[in-house]
Amino acid sequence: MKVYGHPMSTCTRKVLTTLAEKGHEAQFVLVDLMKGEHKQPAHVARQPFGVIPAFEDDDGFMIYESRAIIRYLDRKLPGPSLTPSNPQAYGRMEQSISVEQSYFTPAAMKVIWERFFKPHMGGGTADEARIAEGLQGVEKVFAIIDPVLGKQQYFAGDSFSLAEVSWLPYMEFFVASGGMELIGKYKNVAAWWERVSTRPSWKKVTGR
Ligand SMILES: N[C@@H](CCC(=O)N[C@@H](CS)C(=O)NCC(=O)O)C(=O)O
Repeated sequence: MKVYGHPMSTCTRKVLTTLAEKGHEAQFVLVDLMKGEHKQPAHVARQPFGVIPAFEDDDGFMIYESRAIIRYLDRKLPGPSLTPSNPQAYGRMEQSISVEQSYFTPAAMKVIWERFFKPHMGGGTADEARIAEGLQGVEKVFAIIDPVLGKQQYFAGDSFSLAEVSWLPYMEFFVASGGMELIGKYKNVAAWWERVSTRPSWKKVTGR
């Protein structure tokens, strides 16, 4: 198995976390974003939209889109299932993945871009209005998920699932962008973050 990606990439990290949770190793093939390798023909042949990650199975099966890859790996690999079999828990997992993709990540990325990537890439001064807009969007999401996480340990119920795998990479960068202040206002979100970010799989992926 081969993962084509970058260790700092959120989408690549979802795939690596899934592999780690399943207790499986894959060959990591670096696609250097800084050198524009993701736009080169060799990578576009694997991921026609010219982004990372892409995944190649042992039998040559190729798949791209991080959320599709993690579902594929969870279904295919032995090891603990990251998808609940109970229909309602399954529904909650999918709902939480959709909330991440539709509401949390777009808002969090405004903050992450302005506070984390812009300075790292020499992109000039932070746009405070954009940061405020992002924080407002994130706070709306936290206010909605906090009571849910007060009643259960994980998004889908009692077990860590692909929903957490999907949230972890964006939460990590949000924290690195000063997000702890806001997270701290929502005690169930804070407790959940402590629970999930200290898992061995996530420590492995982030190199902590
Ligand atoms: N929907 C895609 C998004 C992939 C994506 O945007 N990857 C980022 C890195 S996390 C990337 O390659 N960015 C470089 C670019 O957009 O040129 C997925 O989930 O795999």
